[in-house]
Amino acid sequence: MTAAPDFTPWPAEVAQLYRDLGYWQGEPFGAWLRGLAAQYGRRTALVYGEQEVSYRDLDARADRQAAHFAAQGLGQGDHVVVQLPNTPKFFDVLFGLTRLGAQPILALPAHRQSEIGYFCTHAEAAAYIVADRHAGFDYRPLARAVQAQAPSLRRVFVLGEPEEFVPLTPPDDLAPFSALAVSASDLALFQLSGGSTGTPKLIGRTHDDYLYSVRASAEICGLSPETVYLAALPLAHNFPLSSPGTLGVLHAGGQVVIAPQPTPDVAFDLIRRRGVTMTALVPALLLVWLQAARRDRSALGSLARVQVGGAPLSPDVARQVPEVLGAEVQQVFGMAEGLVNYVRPGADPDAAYTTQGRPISPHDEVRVVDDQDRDLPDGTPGHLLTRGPYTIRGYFRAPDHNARAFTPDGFYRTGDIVTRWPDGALTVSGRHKDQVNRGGEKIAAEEIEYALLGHPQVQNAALVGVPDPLLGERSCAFVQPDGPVTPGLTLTLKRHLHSLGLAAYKIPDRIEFLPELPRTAFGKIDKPALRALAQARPV
Ligand code: J2J
Repeated sequence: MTAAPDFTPWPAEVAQLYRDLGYWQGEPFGAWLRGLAAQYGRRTALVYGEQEVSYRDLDARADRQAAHFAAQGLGQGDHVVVQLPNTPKFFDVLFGLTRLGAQPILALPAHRQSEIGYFCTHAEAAAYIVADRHAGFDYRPLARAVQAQAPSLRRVFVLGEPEEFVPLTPPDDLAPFSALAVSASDLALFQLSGGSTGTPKLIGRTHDDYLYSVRASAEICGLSPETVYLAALPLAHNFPLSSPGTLGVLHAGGQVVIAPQPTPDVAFDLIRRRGVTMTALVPALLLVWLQAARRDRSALGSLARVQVGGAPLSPDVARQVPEVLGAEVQQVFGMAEGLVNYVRPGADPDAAYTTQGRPISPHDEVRVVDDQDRDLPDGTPGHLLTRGPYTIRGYFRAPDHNARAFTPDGFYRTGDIVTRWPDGALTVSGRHKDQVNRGGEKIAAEEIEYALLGHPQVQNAALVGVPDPLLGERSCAFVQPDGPVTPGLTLTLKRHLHSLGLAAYKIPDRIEFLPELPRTAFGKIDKPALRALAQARPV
């Protein structure tokens, strides 16, 4: 068997250009954090409840965590699935692993056996890191199931009560950590793709490219040591991690306030107590915040900017932000594969509400093309293709998919339909990829369709998104049953999906039965027709 490539490099001359331009600085995460500790020393880096972690402490904690991992046999090039809730330990682990040259795979707390088992087996992960319990879920039985499935897993680390596993917290009697040479052009971490295929895809990001996007984002967003950022979304997600996110705030010497929950009852209090100046939300969460702030916004006095991204934001909702939250709204259109666009601070209100900004880098190449990959003029919606100094050239071990998801000359096919304006700003106007964006959580239609097809009472299945006032979209599965629709079949199918260990957000909100699924003239399932049908049918 020829191994599928872990990483698709940029062409050598392009990589050299990015270095010459100073985008790629040859500094891995470990050295970067060491530099921040030297620069910002005793200033507070992280806040969690009453706990405060200084820059110097953060660096020392990363060393201890790295020493602990090394003592447990982890090292350079090991893949480690990390699934932690919002706690400062997330950063110990991220910086501890990257300092060793081990590569975290940043899973979300909502993932379950289907996703975690796949990440562990596909990446031949050496370790899996979880909390004992979070949000009513015990991760240890999940770890046991994953361990039985993935022979590569040598260790499971548990934050909290470890039972038979290894405590995540380093023991007191550790030998000091001796630094390793980690190359900045190697992979630092893996993000996860929202995807549109049957299996989730892993996105390998190098130290060089990721930190470039972080530094440039911090600069564009004007972050400074005065920035106090509320990390409300899951820490592992690319948006709150890097756009500019917690890493951008650390780069600027600011403070990251970690919210255990993003809901107004928790978040507003943190904003008031800690003088939060900035946060990042998905549109669905913004709606909840707006509702709460209409009742009482007295806690939000310090909040100057709210970034919104991850899913379409209606201009009408965007317009309400300054009045209701008393803060500027900044739209962010990004993707874990790379390209991130920001509406620049201080942009004229019209652009701020109706566009999703322009790319970070002068060397982000953006093409808007028709179905035949022919370039379209500004003002005409089309498929967004992109390549640049922090956009991947290929997914991890996915050669067949890569052949479709990238052009031969290395442009990533984002699957988004956008309009580019003469000033370079983009407006996202639709989606070509077969995905449901449920409040910012992405569901690959094919993954759920395959899962449904695995049930004996399903002959055919199609998943579509249905507009929803709160989440933007909800998911609706159309099922052509194999035989009659027996009572309780909806529940049976939902149970079937749960039993496969899919994350709860992927379970269809609705299941509808049809004697036959409509097809296009080419014989493909007619998803536009199904979307129309879902909207026409009362729930
Ligand atoms: C419409 N659709 C959007 C937006 C993302 C910053 C911000 C977001 C993400 C993210 C990210 C959108 N309006 N403002 O990684 O660094 C949809 C698009 C896109 C997909 C990417 C970041 N912002 N989207 O959401 O990898 O369809 O990254 O291709 O989760 O979300 O999803 P994801």
